[in-house]
This record gives sequence, C-alpha cells and structure tokens, in this order.
Amino acid sequence: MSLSEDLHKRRLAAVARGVGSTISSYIESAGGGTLTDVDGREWIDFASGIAVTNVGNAAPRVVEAVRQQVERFTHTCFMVAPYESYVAVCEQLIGLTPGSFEKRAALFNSGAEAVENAVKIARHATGRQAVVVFDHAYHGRTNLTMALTAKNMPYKHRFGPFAPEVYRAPMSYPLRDGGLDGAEAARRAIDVIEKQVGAGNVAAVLIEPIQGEGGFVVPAQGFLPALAAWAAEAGAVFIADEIQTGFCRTGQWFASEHEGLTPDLITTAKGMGGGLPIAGVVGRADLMDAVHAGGLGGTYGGNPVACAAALAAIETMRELDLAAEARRIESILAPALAALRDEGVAEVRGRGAMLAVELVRPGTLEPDAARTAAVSKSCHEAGLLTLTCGTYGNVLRFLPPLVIPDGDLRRGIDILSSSLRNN
Ligand code: PLZ
Repeated sequence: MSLSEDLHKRRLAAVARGVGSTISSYIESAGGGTLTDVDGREWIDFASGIAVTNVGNAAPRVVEAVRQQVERFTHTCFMVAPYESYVAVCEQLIGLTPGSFEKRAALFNSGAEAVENAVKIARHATGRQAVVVFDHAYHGRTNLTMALTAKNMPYKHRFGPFAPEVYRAPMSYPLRDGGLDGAEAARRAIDVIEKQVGAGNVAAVLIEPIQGEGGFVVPAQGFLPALAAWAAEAGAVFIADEIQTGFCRTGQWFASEHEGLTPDLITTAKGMGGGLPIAGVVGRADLMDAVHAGGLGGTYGGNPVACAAALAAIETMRELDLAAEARRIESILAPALAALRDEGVAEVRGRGAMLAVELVRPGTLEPDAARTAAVSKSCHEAGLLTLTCGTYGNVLRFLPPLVIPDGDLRRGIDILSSSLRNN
C-alpha cells in the first residue's frame, strides 16, 4: 500500500465524509509550480489551493516573515491588544484597491467572513436590508453566504433555512445569454431588482467581477459599470467580491480595474495571505466608519502571523510584478487552450491566470459534466492538478500559481491536451 493509500484509510475513519478532496494523494511539500505527495509523486499545480498561492507555496518571503513573527508573538487579539502589522495590511488594502477616495479596512479569517461583514456594513450604513446577488454566484458556506450562493449541490442542499432578504438577479453570461450585450444584460437585471425588490430597499449589490465557482463567467463589457452606476443612483452599496479574482490573479491587482470600476466595498481573501488564512473588507470610509465601535471583529481576525504573511505576499507580488506574470501565463495558456478547441469546447474564457474552458455536447449548448469530470480525472492520473467548476459542472478551470515556470506550464498544457483528446 502506498503512503497516500494508507493515509486515505486513516482519513476515512477520522475525517467527516462531508469534507471532500479533489485528489486522494496526500501532500508532503509544494513550491511555485508543483506539489509533491508523500510517495514522492509530483503534481503540476493548476489549482493554487483554489486561487490562494498566487505567490507560490512556501514562498521564501512569506516563510521568513511567518518565522520571524511566530518567534515574536503568535496572538494577542487585535480587539484586545493591537499591533502594527494589522494596520499595515489595512494600509496596503487601501492603497492597492481601485478608488482614490478615503477608505478604511477591517480584517477577518475567511472569504465567507469578509462577505458577511461587508453585508453587515452595507446594511448598517444604509439602514436597508435587501442584498442583491446573481445567478451562478458563489460567496461562501456560512448561513448568510449560503443564501448568497446560487448553487444547491453541494453547497446548500438540506442546510437551510437560509438567511432572508437575499434576492437573485440574472447574470450576464455571454455564452448563454443569446447575444445580450452588457448594457442589455444590466437592464434585465435592474428590471428584476426594481420590480421585485424596489430600488429604495436595496442595501447592497454584491457581485464577483469574474465569477469563480459559478464557472469563470466573465460578464459582457459594460454590465458591471451599469450595475455600479445603478447602485450609486439608488443609494445602494456596490460590493465587489474579489476573493478569487484579487491580488494579481486576473492580470491586474483587482479584476474591477479591467473596466475602471471603483466599488464602494471590496472583499478580499485567498491570494492576499500567501497561504495563511486572512481576509479583508476595504472601501469607502463613510460606510466602514458608520458601524459603531465594537460592531466588527472576531478573536482571530487579522491574526499577527497571517498579517505578516500577507505583508510578505503583497511585497512579493509587487517585487515580482505578479500582475504581469498573470498576463505572461495568459499569453501562453490562452492560445494553447484556443488551439485545443474541439466541437465539445463551447468557449475558452477568463482573464490573466484565471482561465477556463466550458464543455458541451457537440453542436449544442447542453453542458457536458460527464466529459468534464473524465478530462479532469485523466489530468489527475497524469499528474496535473486541475479543478472543475460551474453551475452545470462543465467547466475546467486553470489557476496556476503566478510564479509557475514556463516549463511546468507547458508540461501541464501537454497533459491537458492529451486528456482532452482522449476523452
Ligand atoms: N467569494 C468569490 O471564490 C471561495 C470555495 C471552495 P472562503 N471559493 C472557493 C469551496 O468549495 O468551499 C470564495 C470565493 C468567492 C467567497 C468565497 C469564500 O471564501 O475563504 O472559502 O470562506
């Protein structure tokens, strides 16, 4: 029995079945483009732990910053006895996010927690309750964020009842929209909001600028700016969930920048911590500061070790210009994916190092989840770690670390190419 098989047996007896894993190999070490399992087998990393290790795994600056911080102190709780690195991370969030208006930030542990807090802030600041989200949205697994998330299986099934005052509007999904342009898709969504919710009741419009779990859906150009303009007019808070798209992933620091958006609030997590759990809400000072003192917080939010990692990760992104690296990955991966197109590939889409292909039955738009699963499995067998996503489970997505060497990237593309050919 391999060491991984042995571990898997232990896992089955100890870890709840509800917690899944993409592969059943257990990891021993990982770097900038590969993971190595306990049996010495190497995996090319097209997952980055779901868009987290943008700076690579065990990135040298992050390792050193964490080491130095754990030697100094591991936890005081910022709400009890504050420390400099929390403030410094907030300063970085303020400086890096789009919009030159006065901002504030607050730190949390996970993406879901950031989203929950962004909604709390928007509700408190507006005195309104309704939150508008979109088809195919993913915002997390806590009770409120399950309500905000669109897809039933596996996220919501039998986990209700869900938080109230959440309303879902149609998304711009160019492949499946029958040719609606961004303005038309926004009009369709705004009609739903105005008729079913009422502009004056909307606390927040919450959207991923490129949807992640929902299928790497890139809305038609103009959709996001039109929604943001409507929200401003309606006195609603426009929140961009940049948890998956943020921190250089799409070829800019934040995906909002591709269309010149300046969201009122932005949620961040994943890439910002270089692998340590940390999340943030950053945005308009008048909204953030509307909340009474003590209204926001949590024991571990902005833990000093996670803050040290975040500062080191951000420094690495700046120093290595990882936004440019994301564009380098796009310049290699996007044409390679386009060249792999067959009659079952409906679309190649995404931005930067957040790219995907959507698989359908030839000649139709009928999702082909079975082929998607088969291609993914065949990639895994050949040593390429890929992920799937999409409401219909028919999207193969690619999220390599932004520091992946060209050689690993090309080896990954070769594996993907033969997996697609053979399935
Ligand atoms: N918002 C846009 O992508 C996390 C979740 C995977 P947490 N996406 C990966 C899974 O199956 O749980 C995500 C996201 C967007 C919010 C979240 C939630 O972030 O850190 O997982 O809570």
